[in-house]
Amino acid sequence: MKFVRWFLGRVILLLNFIFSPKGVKRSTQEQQKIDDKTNQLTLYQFEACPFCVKVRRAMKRQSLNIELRDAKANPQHRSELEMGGGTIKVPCLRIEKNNTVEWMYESSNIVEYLDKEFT
Ligand SMILES: N[C@@H](CCC(=O)N[C@@H](CS)C(=O)NCC(=O)O)C(=O)O
Repeated sequence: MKFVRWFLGRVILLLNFIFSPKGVKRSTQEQQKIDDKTNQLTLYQFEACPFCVKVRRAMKRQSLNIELRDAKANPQHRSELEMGGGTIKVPCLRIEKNNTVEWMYESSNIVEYLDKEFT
């Protein structure tokens, strides 16, 4: 079962690589403005999780440079997610705004949030 899950994960990563979406092109200044905004965001994720791939593809489409934290392989990131968000479930977007922190779960909500904020 573990092997099947690992294998499917690799297939997802391969397909994602082959059919990688094109990122939107912006002027340097425009991209800098977006980068300043995405500095407040961190995505806790697993590399081969299909829901995380979905969010990473949305980020790629919009050329969003959001820091990725691996909550599977990195125990510190895993514990940050558990303590901050309340549960180990990925993807989870950490949003820091005006000294408050929101932990957003559910890939569809995250993609909707990114679309709303950045398009
Ligand atoms: N409905 C959720 C599903 C997320 C989900 O099931 N994530 C799995 C990884 S693919 C997870 O975090 N499982 C917890 C674990 O493996 O510890 C979404 O769309 O984000």
